[in-house]
Amino acid sequence: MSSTIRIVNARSREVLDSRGNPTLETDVTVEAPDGRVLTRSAMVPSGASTGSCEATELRDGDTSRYLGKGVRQAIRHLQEEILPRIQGMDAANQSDLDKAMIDLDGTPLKSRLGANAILGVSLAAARAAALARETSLHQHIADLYGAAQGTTLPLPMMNILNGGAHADNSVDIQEFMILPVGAASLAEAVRVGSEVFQHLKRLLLEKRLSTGLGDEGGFAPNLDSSREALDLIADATHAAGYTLGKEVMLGLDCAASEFYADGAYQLEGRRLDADALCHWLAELARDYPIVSIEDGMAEDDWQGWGQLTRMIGDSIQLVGDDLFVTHAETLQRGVNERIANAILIKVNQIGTLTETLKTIRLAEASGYGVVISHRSGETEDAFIADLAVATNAGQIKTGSLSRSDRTAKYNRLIRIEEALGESARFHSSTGPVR
Ligand code: 2PG
Ligand code: MG
Repeated sequence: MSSTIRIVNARSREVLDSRGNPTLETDVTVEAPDGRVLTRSAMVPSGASTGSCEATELRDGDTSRYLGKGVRQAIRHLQEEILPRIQGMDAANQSDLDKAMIDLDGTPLKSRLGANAILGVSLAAARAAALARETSLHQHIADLYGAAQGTTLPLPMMNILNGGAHADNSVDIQEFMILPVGAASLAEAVRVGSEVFQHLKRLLLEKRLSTGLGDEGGFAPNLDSSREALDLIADATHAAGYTLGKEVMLGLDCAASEFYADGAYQLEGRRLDADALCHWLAELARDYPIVSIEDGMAEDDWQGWGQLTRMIGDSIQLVGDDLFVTHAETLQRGVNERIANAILIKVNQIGTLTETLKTIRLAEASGYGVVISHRSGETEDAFIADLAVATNAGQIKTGSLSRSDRTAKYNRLIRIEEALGESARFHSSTGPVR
């Protein structure tokens, strides 16, 4: 009897993501060593504020369907090229499988076959292999990663107020997040987050501000400034009965590449150079208990990033998202140049599970914090919850405490925490897990 978990089939279909755009759902069918034939699926997420060096999301561009966003071409690539290449391969040998697809594509950013076509197979194969091995997805990924066991439940960074490219409001900063550092468990952290979220809604209603939601399930009112947003969250935290700065900390994703043009930042009606933005951020972090800032500088502004890291990198987590785009080589450059001190990890920025794990490994070895992340365009697929626990990443960013595309991840984490029982450890701070 062979021990190979043989891939016998793969197929994709167009389904809808959380913004109502099409994306791929991919099934991988395997034959287990005991002869069972098993199928598992994965869905591919999609970003809005994307880094320019992300792996390519292949869209049809045929405006007669889905406003050009169809993914039939990627599906065709799966059927005609990827499937014949991977049929018979071992789904448990993730690195060989992913390498075969990378080589078949042959381009640096997976632009020929489409990273969406490749990623769907990569993730669904991991699920199918886990099932064939009769183990959980997080344990299977932990085995691939080389962690004895993934037991760390990540601190969630909860985006309860949306702006930037994720909302049609007047707020320039993309994400205002709460970090329930006082919680004793993931489940408690979710409760704290939910309570603050509900109090924020009440507060907005009282102030006759909009309670409409942005792409990641956070509120998206029109506000005059970032300080107004932070004050609202501070009040909501207090109203929920928590002490800001003690039980609940704050985090930002500036997504600064989005308001960077011609060497300057257009923020809240002003034109700031990198130096001025550094000081603006440092002041905000002095006036509010902000412990994490993502993409405080634009992806092209490595000088500005260097300055920001020197100014506040010792006391605040500085997360590179558009900056590193989950690429190990780019992260290595950041480590060498002492840029940022944490990385955001998005599976579709790089396009395979193997490369994702490689980047996480490098971050861990370099003493960088690791934040596993969703995309603004998500699905009900909660793969990243398992990924976060499996790699002991310590942090996850998966949106607000509403909308099933976001809560699916929290709910999956709650289940994993329950299943791990006594061995579960909740990482209640930012920065690397030690
Ligand atoms: C980000 C992400 C997720 P998008 O900037 O961190 O919050 O947004 O998926 O639009 O890139
Ligand atoms: Mg970001």
